[in-house]
Amino acid sequence: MPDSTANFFDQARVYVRAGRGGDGAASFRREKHVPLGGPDGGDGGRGGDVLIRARENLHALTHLQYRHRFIAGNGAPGQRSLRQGRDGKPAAIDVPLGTVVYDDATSQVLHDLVEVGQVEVVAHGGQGGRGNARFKSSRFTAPDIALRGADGDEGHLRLELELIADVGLVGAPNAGKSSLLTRLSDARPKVAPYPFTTLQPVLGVVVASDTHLVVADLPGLIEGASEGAGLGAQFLRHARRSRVLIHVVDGSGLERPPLEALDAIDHELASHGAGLESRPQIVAFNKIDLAESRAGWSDFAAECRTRGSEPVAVSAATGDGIATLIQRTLGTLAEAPEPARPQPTAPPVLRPEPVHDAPRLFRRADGAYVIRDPVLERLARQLKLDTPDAVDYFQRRLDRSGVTARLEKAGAEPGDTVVIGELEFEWEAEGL
Ligand SMILES: Nc1nc2c(ncn2[C@@H]2O[C@H](COP(=O)(O)OP(=O)(O)OP(=O)(O)O)[C@@H](O)[C@H]2O)c(=O)[nH]1
Ligand SMILES: [Mg+2]
Repeated sequence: MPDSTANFFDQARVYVRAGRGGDGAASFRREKHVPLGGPDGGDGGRGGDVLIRARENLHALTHLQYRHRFIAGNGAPGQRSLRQGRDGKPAAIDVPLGTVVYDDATSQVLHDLVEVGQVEVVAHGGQGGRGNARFKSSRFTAPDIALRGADGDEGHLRLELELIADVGLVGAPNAGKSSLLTRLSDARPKVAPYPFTTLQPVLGVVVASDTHLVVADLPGLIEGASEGAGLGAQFLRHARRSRVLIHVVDGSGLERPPLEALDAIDHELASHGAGLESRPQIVAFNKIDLAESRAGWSDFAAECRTRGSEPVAVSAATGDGIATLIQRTLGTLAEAPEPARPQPTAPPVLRPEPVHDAPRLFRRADGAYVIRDPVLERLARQLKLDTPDAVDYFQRRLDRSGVTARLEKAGAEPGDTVVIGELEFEWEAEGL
């Protein structure tokens, strides 16, 4: 577990860039007596992916404060004799279990890593460009046509750790949450007679009868926490995966009447916005070893019962009531549903490309004809239009997709500008 004095980072922003595909080759077999043999240019290699991997031995995102760029290798160009270029080397981001991956630009969930060894692709490498051997046809017997490799996905990811625990300890500062975790488990969080002793979540393993539970001790919550007061709100994220909450209340009332404290914290849970208010909750009325607590217990318990819940009186100091608390926790856990997990969008990719059914055509303010079509835009980006064959091939693709006919119908005349993605060219009635 992280040391409670070290900096604990449970959020990180990283830049990822997958590799570019290698360019396809345009080459021709050299044969005796044949000046120009058949096309034998190989395809470029695929760009490397950027992967994210869940690691059991990691417990925070601290390492990503120092390294926050993950760039995969580019694919190598294709070569003569139909040799394909080597694929680019992948890059991998290691994260702890419980990490949620967001597209930083859209805030959409891409992945939720909760399985040991789970690996997901966060940025896909670009496809290798096709070599000229692939363009051979009856029309192009010796095609001088090759495609550049495609760019890999690129963007920023936001990573947020949501600790995986069965039970979350919530409550006001000084209520005795850390003392309780110390009593319940072998964890040794810092305990002190002042508020905000716990500055980061601490996990403890509770061994009970024939099972064991993971319990998360969270920093104390105060009123206004959900609006950013105190420390607690940002850590409530770590209670989201807990199936049961133990709400610890300082029964002594020395700092605040226990019922008031209970209601204030419940209000903050509800304001958090992840359904924490409806999570099964056990109220632990702590410090029952103190005379003040014993004096207030029956009124407190009576009020809880009228609200339909049965609190447990405990003392983290003496161990009173702890066995009962553990039994209640096990019983509640047995019936508690699995909390909703972050749901990845489909497909889980950075900045998904817009999908158009048919090519769209419109006119720009300056009169240029703009063609919107992912397939043609990709072709325009990748095709090296520096040979007559390539220009001819592109023209045929425009004809086949129906774009030529639509341009003519729309009134395009020779000399007009046509735009496809980053490519701009002058329209000619017969070809480019
Ligand atoms: N008498 C008595 N004192 C307790 C008991 N439980 C905790 N305390 C004391 O209450 C104070 C706060 O305890 P912590 O366990 O640090 O409280 P916490 O809820 O973790 O506080 P934060 O981390 O600040 O939110 C310490 O001085 C503890 O010794 C108890 O059962 N009886
Ligand atoms: Mg504490």
